[in-house]
Amino acid sequence: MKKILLTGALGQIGTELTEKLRDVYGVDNVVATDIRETDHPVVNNGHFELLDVTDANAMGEIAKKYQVDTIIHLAALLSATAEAKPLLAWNLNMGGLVNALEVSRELNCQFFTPSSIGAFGPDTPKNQTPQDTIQRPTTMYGVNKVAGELLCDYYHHKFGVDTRGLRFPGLISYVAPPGGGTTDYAVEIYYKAIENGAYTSYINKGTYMDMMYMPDALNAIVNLMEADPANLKHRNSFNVTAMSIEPEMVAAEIRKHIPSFTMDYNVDPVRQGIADSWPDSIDPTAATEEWGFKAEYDLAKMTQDMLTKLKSKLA
Ligand code: AKB
Repeated sequence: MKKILLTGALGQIGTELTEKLRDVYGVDNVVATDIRETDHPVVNNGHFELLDVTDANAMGEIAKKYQVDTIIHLAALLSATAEAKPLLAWNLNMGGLVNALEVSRELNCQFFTPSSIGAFGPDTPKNQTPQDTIQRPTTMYGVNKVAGELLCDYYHHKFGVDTRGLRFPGLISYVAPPGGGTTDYAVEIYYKAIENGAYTSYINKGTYMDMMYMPDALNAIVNLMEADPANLKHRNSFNVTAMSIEPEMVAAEIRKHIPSFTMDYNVDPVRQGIADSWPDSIDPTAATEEWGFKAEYDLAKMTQDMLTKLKSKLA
């Protein structure tokens, strides 16, 4: 039985992952942590501790107190915020990661942290980006993600820590909104479609990026963590994706449910520049072959579910 410590548990992934892990492994076997405390089921319905991930001692103390054997490290700044505050991003993203890896080494914990399509850059092959390819990102977030992938590999080779990771595309969810990402438009568009019947996109038409619906992302984390290590050739930072889409495709899918929906554009040069430096589509073959990755939701199925769930949430 796993006993799991999560950092960043009140973020976009953590909010839903905490609940899923409590379901799968039992409420008592999940310790959620975050730098803030709110009136939320993540805080109220199980173990919760305040934690600033840049405080290595505090992280170690919580891990020892609950005798955890797994650390899922999610606390990080996303791409657009990291670009606005590069030094903060370096200190938080890299400082938090190395602290979580050190605690994992010391306590012999299994370890997971997400990488991203942001780990690729303008020199990377743009279509069906291979698992192993050129990684020269031009954003601070990308620099953090490449350094993080290498650091996780290092902790595995050097210290034998059972590190695992996924290169996530944009994650779409109706539960907790993302914050400060480049792919956030693909979440906002659903909220605005229901609230206003209209959306102004900061990402230009024709800009393809990979995306995935949150239930597929959560399953991917659990399945990778449960995978037989003997089958893992890559271990850290597997490419995973469910769809390669651009804003007009999302709008057209929404119009099948809300025919009057309209969209216009007010392109944000910073986030557009980040998106332009990322792949149009990535190839998840290594994840499929090594641990059976499969996404259940395509754009049509995700849109149907998002609109249904959001309508009742916003009602
Ligand atoms: C972001 O847009 O920064 C994230 C990501 C793709 O890593 N959603």
